[in-house]
Amino acid sequence: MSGPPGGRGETALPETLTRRLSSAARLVFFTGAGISAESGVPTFRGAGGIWEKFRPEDLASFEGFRKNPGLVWEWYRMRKEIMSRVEPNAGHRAIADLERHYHVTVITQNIDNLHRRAGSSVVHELHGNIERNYCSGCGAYYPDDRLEADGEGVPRCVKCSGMIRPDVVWFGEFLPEEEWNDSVGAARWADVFFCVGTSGVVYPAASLPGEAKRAGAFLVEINTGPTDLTPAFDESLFGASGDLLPAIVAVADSLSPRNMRKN
Ligand code: BV8
Ligand code: ZN
Repeated sequence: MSGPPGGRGETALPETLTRRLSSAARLVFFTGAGISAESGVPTFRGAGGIWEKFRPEDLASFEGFRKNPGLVWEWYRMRKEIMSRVEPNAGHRAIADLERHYHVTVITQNIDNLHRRAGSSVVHELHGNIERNYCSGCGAYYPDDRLEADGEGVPRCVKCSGMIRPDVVWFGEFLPEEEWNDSVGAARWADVFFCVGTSGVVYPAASLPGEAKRAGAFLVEINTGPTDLTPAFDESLFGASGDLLPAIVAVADSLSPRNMRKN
């Protein structure tokens, strides 16, 4: 475990990681709410986190939605508004830049669409995407600009008048099968598996680092502090992902001037 010296620009990487980056071909970035914190998207746990004010079961669950759809929509409208005005930060952009030198796969728990907006080509969204909505009755898809709320502030389907919901995975719900299978495949395929800005408490997503480790990947944690998963990592870099990820790009640029075609 090592923390880099200084702030922006002087971040040195551990020799072990530099050596791995010089021989790696395939990188996987498994990300959580922490990578979007510097864009202004609140995290879930820790100081000022969203869950501090609410219990996850009350808001991010179908049970909670069925009981109080108006409250759940109030929460998601607030988050949609935040996510509609934030930008990808240096961390998101650094992961996209690494496609210059490596095959890069992003597996994200985040629903904010910031990796795709930063230019990453391969993004698996394990927990859905807040920019999409669908009818809980008939499954019809609804973009944000076609949501007509009823008296309780709950958008209704024009086809079957069912309650429309955000296209996100709630607690107790299965993850999208294809995204999950592709993510497990990518974890097993990784030369270096980075875990960035996640507390590692939500399953089955949090089982992916172990999957990668068992398949022989070099495991790197990037977080502002230690987490439940820290003991399992080969290296832990403690600091802001917006500082550390650009430092990894700088090392990769110095190691391999070769430029890979963007696939
Ligand atoms: C399922 C979408 C099968 C909605 C989310 C007991 C044991 C084990 C598992 C369970 C259990 N009881 C229940 C379960 C299963 C449950 C679960 O894991 N619960 C946990 C809480 C115990 N999981 C499920 O229900 C999943 N489905 O299991 O299906 C099934 C099906 C039917 C019946 C039974 C089983 C579905 C889980 C999906 C939930 N949906 N989000 C929405 O977003 O509104 S989860 C939510 O948490 C987000 O996706 C979020 O990303 C995710 C994880 O949180 P993190 O991303 O890690 O964010 P967090 O704030 O926690 O941490 C941020 C980190 O960043 C911190 O470490 C911080 O230090 C760091 N950081 C901050 N700033 C920075 C930084 N790092 C670097 N730089 C910075 N600048
Ligand atoms: Zn419908």
